[in-house]
Amino acid sequence: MSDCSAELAQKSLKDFASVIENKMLSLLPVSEGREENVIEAMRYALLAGGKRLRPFLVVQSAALFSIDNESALRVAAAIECVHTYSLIHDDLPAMDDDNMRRGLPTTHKKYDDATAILAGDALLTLAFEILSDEKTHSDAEIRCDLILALSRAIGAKGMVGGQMIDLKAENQSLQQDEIIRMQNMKTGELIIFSCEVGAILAKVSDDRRMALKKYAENIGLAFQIVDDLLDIEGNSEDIGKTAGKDIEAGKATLVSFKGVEEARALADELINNAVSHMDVFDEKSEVLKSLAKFVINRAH
Ligand code: GRG
Repeated sequence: MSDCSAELAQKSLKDFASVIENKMLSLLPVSEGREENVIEAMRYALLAGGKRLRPFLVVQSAALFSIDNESALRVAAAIECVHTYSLIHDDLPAMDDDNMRRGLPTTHKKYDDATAILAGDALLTLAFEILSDEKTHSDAEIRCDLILALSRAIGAKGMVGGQMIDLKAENQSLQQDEIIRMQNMKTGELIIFSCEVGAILAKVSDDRRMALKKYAENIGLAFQIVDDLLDIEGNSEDIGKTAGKDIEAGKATLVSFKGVEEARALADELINNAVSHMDVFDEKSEVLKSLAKFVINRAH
């Protein structure tokens, strides 16, 4: 596959951004009353840009099974709410302590720490409200399956657990398998869930669901390697956040463990694996294959 296909995915992602932003706006509570500050902060964080990779994966995985667009978009919006909550909390002084995200002041800098914590909490809660609503799917079993899979992906054995390991890992020497486990929990699990959504909505639990999980596992790890490479090689303006923070904090990453060249080669291999897992879907998976290429070519 040529780099041209990565450009196609990039364009599709760009076109998709306004679609998912409108959907998220429509799902936000009305900003009024004495609580309006927290709703404003939710809106600020949600609309501050971002690649919208996870919601795009949801919609593309749903398209493989010809799922109703409204169902897919609602789940996509819920996942972007969860992702945005994780970024707001990650940027707080008690965690990664960053002033800049997506090229803008982080939510706690724009508002204050307490408002940012509450905006993150409310976005996480909103995600579950969206998933449990009948408008997302008329079949309660499917709604429960979505909620169960998301809960497992982002809890103590998923994203939150990965963040805990990451926070403890500064200036500790993690082994390669421990780094991979930490990154899979912190970043990979939500990406895996995003890709699985199509199969959950279609109620299939066969080789096609497994293929989506394998695709996602591979792009998730490659995505993280590229993120670590950008931290070293990118500049703050391009990546929209402070560059060089991981090195400064002495964080163990696959790049610090393997070196730049070997890490880049591993990311290439992971992307090739991801693409081959999509063969089971024939030409229907063309966009997901292109997206895998975009993950490795991205500059932010
Ligand atoms: C606070 C519970 C909790 C978890 C935080 C997601 C996360 C866990 C931390 C973010 C820190 C980080 C830089 C992780 C590396 C990979 C990653 C998730 C990058 C950000 O995702 P993108 O690039 O962001 O998709 P955009 O801005 O495009 O949405």
